[in-house]
Amino acid sequence: MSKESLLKQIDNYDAKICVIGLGHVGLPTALTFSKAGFNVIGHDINNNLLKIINSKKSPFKEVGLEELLRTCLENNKFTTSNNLQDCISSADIVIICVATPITKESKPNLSELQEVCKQMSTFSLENKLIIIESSIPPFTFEKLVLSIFHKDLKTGFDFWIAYAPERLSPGNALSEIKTTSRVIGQQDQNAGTLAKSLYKKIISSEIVLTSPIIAETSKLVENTFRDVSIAFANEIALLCEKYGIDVSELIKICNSHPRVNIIKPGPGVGGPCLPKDPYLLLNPQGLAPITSALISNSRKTNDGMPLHVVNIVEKALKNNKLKISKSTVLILGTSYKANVSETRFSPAKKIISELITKGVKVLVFDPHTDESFGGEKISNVWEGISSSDALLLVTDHTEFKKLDLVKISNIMKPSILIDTRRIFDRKQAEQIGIHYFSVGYSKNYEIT
Ligand code: SAJ
Repeated sequence: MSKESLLKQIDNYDAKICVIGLGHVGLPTALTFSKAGFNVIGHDINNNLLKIINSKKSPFKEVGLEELLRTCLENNKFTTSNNLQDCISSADIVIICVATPITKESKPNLSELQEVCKQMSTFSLENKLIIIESSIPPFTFEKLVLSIFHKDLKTGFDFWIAYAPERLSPGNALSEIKTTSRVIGQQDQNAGTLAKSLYKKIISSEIVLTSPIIAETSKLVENTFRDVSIAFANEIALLCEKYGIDVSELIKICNSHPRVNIIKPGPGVGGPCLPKDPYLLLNPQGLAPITSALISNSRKTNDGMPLHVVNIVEKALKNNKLKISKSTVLILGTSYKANVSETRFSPAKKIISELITKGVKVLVFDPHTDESFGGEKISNVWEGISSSDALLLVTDHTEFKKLDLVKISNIMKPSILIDTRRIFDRKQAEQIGIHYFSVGYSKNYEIT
């Protein structure tokens, strides 16, 4: 089969797609292609996950995902398998979406990707299009992926391969997959043409063709940019605490300048991407690690925020003559950002474990996830508030924005509110007698 016939198959939605790895990226990707009209087979080694998916249940919260899963399964446009050989042999296009986490030492762990490529290289890949979507350190495509295929492939280099990093934001994956422009690193022009024609079937915005190394690096730089930007906001927040000024007011004023756009400080940075991608960026495959004080220090600043929040809680309690070791604190939100169920790397984890170490009785309320990181999960937020000494908002879920400050001040005495995401109106809270604390606002405690 030539490039032209695969192009034709893509154009007619006749190409069969196999997506390897049915996690937060793979499943939405597989279902989006399936919805567009392709026959998709999803592969995963986790039988339990396949069971959940086949029972038409979404394994994680993602807007619209469960509905889409049901439709695709019922239309027989999406099936699953744990047999890699069967999946590869029946597919014309293989999209790899396996996890590329970091080790405890913050080094890239590419074992899943390596294993999949090794296994694939023992099958015939002739005339297939292979696309890697996982985030990978610079030069991984060339020095790890291609070298495995070159070394072991029995039939030789007779397929097309490209690197197209995913750009999905958890919680908005199904809409952003269609609207966010896509970057494709092409091994050769034919691979780029084929990959571009495939993504054109689901993406309404621009598709940029470039080299694999630019595509690899761009993905990591995007998330590092965001991590460094958040670290800058957090550093300014810490400075505001020393100066006794409100960071919210300050940022609003700075952002009135046409070329300044400071984002939001908070309790730290979590999620599956931002806490690890800067480390992938600094650890290129097959080369010595890169030193970057700015990037490393930004990671340190963001990683230090949860303990800073615990310090604020301690000061807030002390200010009200309460001992931290004898206090009850209600945590609002354990997921890493608003309105998602994802809790990986969530700042809440460190905050809760440190509070527990300090002897605090920790209650936890989160309508989006069952994760409580060792705290006591409660189901009625108002009962939780009435039996707590302090209320600590960690995640800015929409539900929390509706909590009535007057009611809080009536049932919690004294009312201590640590609003790390600035979702409440500080001035209103203070007017009704709430002791209001936040990251970047130190008016209510002694600066040390
Ligand atoms: N955060 C702040 N202050 C802010 C914005 C975010 O403290 O002003 C915190 C969030 O609460 C959260 C963390 O940062 O804990 C990360 O949240 P996020 O919304 O910045 O990013 P993710 O991890 O949900 O998704 C990112 C996105 N990347 C960029 O915006 C550059 C998304 O587009 C990527 O597709 C995704 O990483 C990914 O999978 O790589």
